[in-house]
Amino acid sequence: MACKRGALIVLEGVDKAGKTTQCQKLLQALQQSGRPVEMMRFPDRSTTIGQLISAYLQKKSDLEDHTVHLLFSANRWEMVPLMKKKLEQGITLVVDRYAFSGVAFTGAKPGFCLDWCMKPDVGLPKPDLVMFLQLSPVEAALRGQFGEERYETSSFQRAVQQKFEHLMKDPSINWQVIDASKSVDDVHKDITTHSLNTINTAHNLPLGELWK
Ligand code: NYM
Repeated sequence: MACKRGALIVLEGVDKAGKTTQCQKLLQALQQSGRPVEMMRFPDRSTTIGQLISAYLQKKSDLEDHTVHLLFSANRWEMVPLMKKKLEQGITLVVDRYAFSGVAFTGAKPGFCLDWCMKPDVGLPKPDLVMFLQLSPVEAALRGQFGEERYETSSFQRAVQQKFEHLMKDPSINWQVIDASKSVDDVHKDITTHSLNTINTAHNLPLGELWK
C-alpha cells in the first residue's frame, strides 16, 4: 500500500507575530515525536527568482508592483514539484508564509483588488491547515522596531492585517486563529495541537488545489 501522505501546514501573520520561531519549534516537536517533517519558507530566497525578490525587499532594486507579485507567485510554483514529492513520501511540510501573504501584501498596495492578487496562485497545493498568528498592531510595536526591509512600517502592516482578515472569511480554507500575544510556549502548545489533529486527518484525504 502507498504510504500515507504528509500534511501541508502553513503559518501566516503580520511581521513580528512570531511565525519563524513557531515554525522552528513545531518542526523540532514533530521531529522529536518521530514524525517525518521538513520546513519551507516563502519567499525562498535561494533560487534565481528568490534572489530577485530578496534584492527588491532589501531595496537594492525596484520592481513594478504587478511584476513582483507574479515573481512571489512564481517562487511558490517553482517549489510545487518538490512539495508534492515530499508530501507523497509522507513528509509533513511546515511552511513559513504562503499565497495568503502574497495576496495580503500586494492587496495592501493602492490599486490592487484581492481577486486579481489571488489568480496566479490558484491551483497551488492547498494547505490542510493555515494558522494565523494574531497580534494587534499595538502589541507588535511593543516587540521592537521593524527592520529595514520594504513593507516594514506600522501603517502598511495594518493594511496587510485587514487583507488577511478578509481572506480568513473564506470557508474553503481550514483557518485557525492563534492568539500570538500568549507566551512562546503557550502559542507553541496551541499550534502543536492543531498540527497533530491535521496530520492525522490529512493522511486519508487527497491533496487539494488552492482557491479552485
Ligand atoms: N511577502 C511574502 C510578499 O510581499 N509576498 C509574498 O508572496 C510573500 C510570501 O515578503 N514582508 C513579503 C512579506 C514579508 C517579506 O519576509 C518576506 P520574511 O521575513 O522573509 O518572511
